[in-house]
Amino acid sequence: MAITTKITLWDIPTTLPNQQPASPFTSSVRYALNYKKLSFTTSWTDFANIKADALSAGAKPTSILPDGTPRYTVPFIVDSTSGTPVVVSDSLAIVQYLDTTYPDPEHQLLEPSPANTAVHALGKIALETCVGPIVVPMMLPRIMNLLTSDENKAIMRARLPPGHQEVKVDSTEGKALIGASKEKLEAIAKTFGEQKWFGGDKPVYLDLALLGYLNFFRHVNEDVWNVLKEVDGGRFERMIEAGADWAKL
Ligand SMILES: N[C@@H](CCC(=O)N[C@@H](CS)C(=O)NCC(=O)O)C(=O)O
Repeated sequence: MAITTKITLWDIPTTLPNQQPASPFTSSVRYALNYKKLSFTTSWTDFANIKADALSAGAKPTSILPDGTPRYTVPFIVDSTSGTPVVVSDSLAIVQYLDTTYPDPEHQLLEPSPANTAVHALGKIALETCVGPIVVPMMLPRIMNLLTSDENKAIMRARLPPGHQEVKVDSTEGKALIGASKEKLEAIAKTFGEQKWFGGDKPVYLDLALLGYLNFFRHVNEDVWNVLKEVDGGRFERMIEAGADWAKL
């Protein structure tokens, strides 16, 4: 049964059809909210305004920038359901909060044990390690084109090495990079065996974290997606289809 809440999810807008988000992290939280049938609204913030919006909402930074200053990121949520707003940042922490605050045995995404939380945190790092090397060379140049203002594009451009050009999937460098990610994802896919999800018949947090990345590849760089969707006989394409109902805004 759907649960009415006053949750606001902060995300970055893109020029993709239907305002599909590009961030793998905001996507994973959106999957979680919809899977858990929690109503929510989306607030859009620009790359240039994340810090100001996070500070004004009271969201904590999620890491430290190389210059030692705090890094503010989306997603963060503000939950005013109980009257006093609760603000949570970082996708895994948000899903933990949703599980604890809106317990539903049929739709739990994280078993409430320290060991299980650690496994999911490690799994999240493993996913980032598998796909991380293709993000800057193959994904960021395309994300830049999906951002909604010149100011945002300038911020993104400043993060790329000077004169950086997108590494194409069919170039020598591109084949090596995507080949390495594909190999690692093949190894991850094998851990599923006959299961549909990491969680078995039902998804758990890591499934939604993986769906967030798959969504990111699918929406941002079709050439990358065309390679990765072939992993393990099309497993990831089937995953996207299985999670389609939970991707809605
Ligand atoms: N550990 C964070 C990472 C979130 C993250 O990196 N978000 C990116 C968007 S994909 C962001 O907000 N970047 C803003 C910036 O780097 O200025 C999480 O899991 O939520």
